[in-house]
Amino acid sequence: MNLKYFITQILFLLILLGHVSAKDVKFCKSRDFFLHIYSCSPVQSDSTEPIPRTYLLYDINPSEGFNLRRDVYIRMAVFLRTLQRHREYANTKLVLPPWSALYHWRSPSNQMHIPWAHFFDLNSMLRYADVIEMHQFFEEYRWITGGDVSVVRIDEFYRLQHFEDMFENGVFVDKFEQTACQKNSIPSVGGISGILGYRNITINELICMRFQGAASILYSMFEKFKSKTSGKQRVIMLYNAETILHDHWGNVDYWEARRSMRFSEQLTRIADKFRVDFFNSSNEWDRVQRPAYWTEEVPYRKARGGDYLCAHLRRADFLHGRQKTTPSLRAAASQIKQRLLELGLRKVFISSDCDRTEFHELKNHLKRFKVVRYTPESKQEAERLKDGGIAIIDQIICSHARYFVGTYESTFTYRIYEEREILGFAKDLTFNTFCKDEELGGSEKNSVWPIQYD
Ligand SMILES: Nc1nc2c(ncn2[C@@H]2O[C@H](COP(=O)(O)OP(=O)(O)OP(=O)(O)O)[C@@H](O)[C@H]2O)c(=O)[nH]1
Ligand SMILES: [Mg+2]
Repeated sequence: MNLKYFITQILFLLILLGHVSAKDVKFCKSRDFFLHIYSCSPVQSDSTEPIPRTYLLYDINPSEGFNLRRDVYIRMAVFLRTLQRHREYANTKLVLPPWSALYHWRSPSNQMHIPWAHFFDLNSMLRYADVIEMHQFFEEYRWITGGDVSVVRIDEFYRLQHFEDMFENGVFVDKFEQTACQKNSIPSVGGISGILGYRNITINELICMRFQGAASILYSMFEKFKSKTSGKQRVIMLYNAETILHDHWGNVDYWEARRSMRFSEQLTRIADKFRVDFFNSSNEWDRVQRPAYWTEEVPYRKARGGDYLCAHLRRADFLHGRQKTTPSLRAAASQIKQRLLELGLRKVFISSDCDRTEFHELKNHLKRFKVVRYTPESKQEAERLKDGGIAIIDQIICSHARYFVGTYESTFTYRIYEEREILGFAKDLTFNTFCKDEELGGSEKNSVWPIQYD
């Protein structure tokens, strides 16, 4: 056991036992090694009362995809920092809901309760917000309750739903209102009933709430419906958290939280190897901005990218649900070819949820060019990476291409736009959208949301 770990555990215990008062709690702006213990908030307090720990859990409607879930995380992380400014919430941690059985994940590998660290660099995320994985929450809960996690109690469980009429006299106002709960209010996860797919979690108070508006109004909701049962710690859960909107979408806070979501080292390493092997692409050659920590990033627009174009071509459900905007493979190939010729490039990386037959058809339309996609080396590797990991490898490779073109209104595409904004590409090399027809231009385009710094 190393010394840092040992000290962390001792201090952690002291806090849990209530021996560390609010006065002793260090409030800091920048994140440090004691991150797991100290609440980093601008609040200053002279009170000697201990600040109870609050755990904030959340989950999202099962039908929502991976990339919208990433956006909901940003709403929650930005909100957490606002919440921590209130003294009684200064000790709050956001519990990351494990990833389970998403609708698009069709491979047979076990995809229940995947921790965030599989996809993301947790240390990087901790530099923005006090987050913990679900298994860490269980561990901490065990300490608090004296070694028992046979039942984990949620003091207040808020099940959010939209208002039937979102406008009052034609105006959208932020509001919430308690409503009667329907039976079976909590859907199962991956066929397993129970909150987040865990059978050992129970609810003390189920509160069904019509909710509309930005995350910041949650504070008043938490205060209004505060349960009397919470003691040394308080466990709150928000269900259907996708109902909650950003306070300010695309502002500096949004981008800080977004920048903190660096991908895990294992996925980055695989994507980087693929870039070198197929495109001779490396961060140095591509001139992308990649300091050791996201906190060191600065406004930058000079990334060159590897000598390849990346196309994100959304298929599957988009072929049915979004026929009007999703191109045929021939139309997509024609647009890719046009851009390759303009840019003087010969190589294309395809990121797609298309099947093998579709990929071969696309290749046939682009015979004069080198067309590649990422596939795991073996079945075991695919099982280890899981569908979400493979999708992220695709996103990383796309993020480093000289030029990117994505699918209209796909959040998968939006996340690649953002990654390229962080890496420092000129906007016209990133914010491009496939048209339904053969020619680029003329049709509807995705919005341009450039990165914001202080
Ligand atoms: N490997 C891989 N998977 C993809 C690709 N495009 C889509 N997928 C899969 O399909 C899912 C897409 O769902 P979302 O993340 O909701 O994004 P979206 O459906 O494009 O956008 P919405 O319309 O907002 O739902 C991803 O999470 C992947 O599992 C791709 O290029 N590569
Ligand atoms: Mg989707």
